[in-house]
Amino acid sequence: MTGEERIKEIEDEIQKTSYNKATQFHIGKLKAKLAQLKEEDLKRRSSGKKGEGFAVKKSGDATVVLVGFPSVGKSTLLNAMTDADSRVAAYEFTTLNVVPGMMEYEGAKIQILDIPGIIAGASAGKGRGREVLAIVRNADLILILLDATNIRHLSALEKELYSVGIRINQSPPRVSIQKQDKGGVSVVANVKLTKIDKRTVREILNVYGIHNATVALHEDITDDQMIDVIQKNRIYPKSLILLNKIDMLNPADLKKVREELKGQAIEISAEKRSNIDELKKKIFQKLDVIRVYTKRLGEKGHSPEPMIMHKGSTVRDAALMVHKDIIAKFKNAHVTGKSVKFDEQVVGLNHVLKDGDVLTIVTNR
Ligand SMILES: Nc1nc2c(ncn2[C@@H]2O[C@H](COP(=O)(O)OP(=O)(O)OP(=O)(O)O)[C@@H](O)[C@H]2O)c(=O)[nH]1
Ligand SMILES: [Mg+2]
Repeated sequence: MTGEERIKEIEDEIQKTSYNKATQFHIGKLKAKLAQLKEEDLKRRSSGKKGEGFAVKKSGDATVVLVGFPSVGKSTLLNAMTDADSRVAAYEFTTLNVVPGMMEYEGAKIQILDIPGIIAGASAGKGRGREVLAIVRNADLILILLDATNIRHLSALEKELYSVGIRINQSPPRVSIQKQDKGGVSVVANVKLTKIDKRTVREILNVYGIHNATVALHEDITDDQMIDVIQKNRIYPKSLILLNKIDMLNPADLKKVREELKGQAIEISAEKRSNIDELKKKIFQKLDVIRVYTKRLGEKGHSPEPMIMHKGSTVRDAALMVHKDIIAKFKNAHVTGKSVKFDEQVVGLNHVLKDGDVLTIVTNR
């Protein structure tokens, strides 16, 4: 039996088995086997295909990617937000490559990538689907672009992303697995488990050859999430849903669409350039970055360009961005801004910086 036949067989069995208390461990086991087979299948397909991926250089402080079906307006939006000039046309698959553009916002340089449209079956390799999805995996933020006249695309898109391990609107399951030499698998949960039972956890681990371990569940998760924990190559990126072409809807239709998407989408018209400033702001906020300015000791003004850092970054992180050797000579730092009580406050390497802080690093010479 080929890998594909085996996958089909297990999928059929899962379909046929009704889910209840008595079968849930069995279904969990089947799903784990399926996940494993799919992973192997994927490796087989991608081996010998090296060098075919898109060549894109990450640049700027963060990378954002535009994901959507063909003709939803990805290229139009890229052109509206950045200095890029990506080809726009009324037919599908206008964009065949990855086109980067740079968006400047509040001192941050945010790279936006326009990519070919994703279609149902992309994750299985349709179009250049797998290569496109590889680009998506590497971004800091995913913008899911929908055509307001066809929002059914959303679930199809989510499905393609899901099949390549991209988990939208989820956070990593709070589960830890400590492998051991002996003693079997013990499962401890500090919450009530309603979606999974301990036997299912053990069965899933068994499929992956884990026979001795302590599994700690800090939240109630599904069997699929348990498999995600073990599969490891799952990612949980930030995302925003954008509703484009709202200029094409009358108020009544817009209201309906809004309700269907539970008001979670950002409404724009890329062509009419409406709500683009609001979108830029939301992108910046979602990236959760802070701006830190540097200043030389004794000088008045600070650097015109900020360093863009993750929220929660410390003086140590900032020093490393300035120069990797600076830590060895570090004496202290002076900070002015929201993270301190008074101007030029003296702090150490572990001090957590805030947006807009001005930082001076003092070194021993
Ligand atoms: N009415 C309206 N039309 C739009 C809007 N944005 C884009 N379009 C039109 O939609 C068509 C497709 O736009 P593109 O930007 O090429 O779409 P795309 O998503 O890049 O398409 P592919 O590269 O083929 O995947 C073009 O005819 C655009 O003029 C919008 O906000 N409103
Ligand atoms: Mg395009």
